[in-house]
This record gives sequence, structure tokens and C-alpha cells, in this order.
Amino acid sequence: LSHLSGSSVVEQQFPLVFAVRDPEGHKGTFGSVGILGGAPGMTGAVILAGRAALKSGVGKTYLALAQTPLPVAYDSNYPELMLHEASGLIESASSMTAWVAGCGLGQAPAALALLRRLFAVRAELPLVLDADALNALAQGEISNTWGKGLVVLTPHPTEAARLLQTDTRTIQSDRAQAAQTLAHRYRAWVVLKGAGTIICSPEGQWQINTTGNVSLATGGTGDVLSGLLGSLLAQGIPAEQAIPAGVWLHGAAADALVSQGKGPIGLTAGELPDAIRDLRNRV
Ligand code: B4P
Ligand code: MG
Repeated sequence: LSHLSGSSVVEQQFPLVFAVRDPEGHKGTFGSVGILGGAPGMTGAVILAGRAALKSGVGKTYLALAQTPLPVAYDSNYPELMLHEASGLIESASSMTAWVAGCGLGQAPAALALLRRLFAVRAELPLVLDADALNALAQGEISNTWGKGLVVLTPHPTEAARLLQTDTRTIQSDRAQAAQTLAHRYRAWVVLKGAGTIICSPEGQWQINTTGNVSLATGGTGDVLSGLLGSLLAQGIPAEQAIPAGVWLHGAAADALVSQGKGPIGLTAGELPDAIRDLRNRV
């Protein structure tokens, strides 16, 4: 058990996350992330994940939206985000360096078909599964037999309960055990969210994150985390550093905002990406 704590410790523990950037770098150097989600009425989830990805330093951020036609208003609000209809973008899945799936994806048959297609064409690219992708997994709508590529599951306690066919109270009574069971069953990295997020490797080694606070108990903060994790993985940072450091950054950003008086009451998920950027540049 190692407690992730102060920023100097974090810098030493995760050197590749806080490394100085190659001055000769170009946007191709820093990877491309694809984010599948955003059914009608839930576009915000995928936009939040996309903003977190951009502001944590990925070269290019593509949003694969599960809706036709695309909601044009979002284009002008966030011009750096490249919005595509999911069905087309998924066919060029291999031009990304990592994928995130599930943010506001919904459970409609068409959304599940998109998820299955992404699984089929992702090859061995890192894949972060959140929200409705986890629900689809729990219901057996998508297969849990993935190939060699890295998979990260980011359930909150209720999503973890669905995956393990138990109740939230049981998950919370032994969070480390729940994370280990999930990691073992799905052969995946697991980020079991909530106060004291547990990070567990596919081999069952777990650690607990100590950053973050109750300001994060508001809609959309989970989407920010999945975009951030996908972005770090897309940048080529190995999971052993990207996943715990991403969880640390997400919580530390909330801590910094609270210390500036922007929470715990009324912090919004959309405020996190800028704070994450500040930390990644300052630590
Ligand atoms: P959904 O309706 O599925 O919520 P969501 O869309 O996934 O929201 P979002 O993506 O913003 O938040 P997420 O939790 O993914 O379901 C939420 C329901 O699940 C709740 O109504 C509740 O019933 C249940 N549930 C969720 N979390 C629970 C918990 N901890 N205990 C018991 N039941 C729970 O991501 C939230 C982010 O904020 C994570 O990174 C998380 O670690 C962080 N966070 C939240 N509260 C925190 C705290 N007190 N301290 C530190 N970090 C915190
Ligand atoms: Mg969530």
C-alpha cells in the first residue's frame, strides 16, 4: 500500500508525466485520443472528457459522438475538439493512440453497436471504459474478452456493484478487495472512484489516492477523469505512471480549486481541466 500524496513525491514517482517536453516536439509527438460517447442529450459528458484531454496535453482530441446530425453549437464553443459522427471515426480507430468510451454514451442498441465495433477495430490500443461502457459490460452487452491491449475500468461504487453483481454497500465495505476482484476478473486496470480512489493493476497491486475532496461529488467530474486518463495514455505514458498520476492530478486540481475558494460548494466539473493543466506545468 502506498499513499499518493505531496507534489514533490508525485514528481519523483511519475517522472514521465512531469517530464520537460521535447522542444522539437510536434502535435504528432503527443498522441491522439478518440472519445466515444455523447448520445443525444448527453453531449456535455463527452465535451468535458475532451476538454480534460486537451488541457492535459494530448496532441489531438477527436470526439466520436453517438448522434446524427452533430450538435453544431458545440463546434464554436470548443473549436479545438474535432467532432465526428462515431460510426465514421471508429473505422479509423487505429489512427488514434488511445481511446475512451462510455461518457454519456447511453444504452440504446445503436450505441451498443458502436461500442462493439470499437472493440473489434481497436487492435491493441489502450482503452478507458467509463459510465455506459461499464454498464454495457455489466449487462454482457459487450464481451469482456479483449486482446493484449491495455484496458482501464473507471467505475464509481454503484458501477462496480453492477459489474460484480452485488450492492454498493458491499463494494464500499472493502473497496480494495472489490478493485482487486474486478482487476482479476476483467484482466484490467481498475480505478474504483469515490473518497480515497483505489487504483489496482491487472496483477492485483493496489494503492489509494489521497488527493480530492467532496467538491468532486458533482455531475461530470467522472467524465473529466476518463478524458484525462485517456489523454495521458495517448501521450505514450505507461499505465503504471499514467493511471495513478492521472487520479492524483484530478484530485489535486480539486484541492487547488477549493483552496482558492471555488469549492467545496459549487465547484463545477468544467473548472477542473484548467486546474489540471496548471498542475501538470507547475509540479
Ligand atoms: P451516475 O448517475 O452514473 O453518475 P455519473 O454520471 O457517473 O457522474 P459523474 O461521472 O460525474 O461522477 P462519477 O461518480 O463517475 O451515478 C451516480 C450514483 O452512483 C450516485 O447517485 C450514487 O448512488 C452512486 N455513487 C457514486 N459514487 C458513489 C460513492 N462514492 N459512494 C456511494 N455511492 C456512489 O465520478 C465522480 C468523481 O468524483 C470521481 O473521480 C470520484 O472519485 C470523485 N469524488 C466524488 N466524491 C468524492 C469525495 N467525497 N472525495 C473525493 N473524491 C470524490
Ligand atoms: Mg461517471
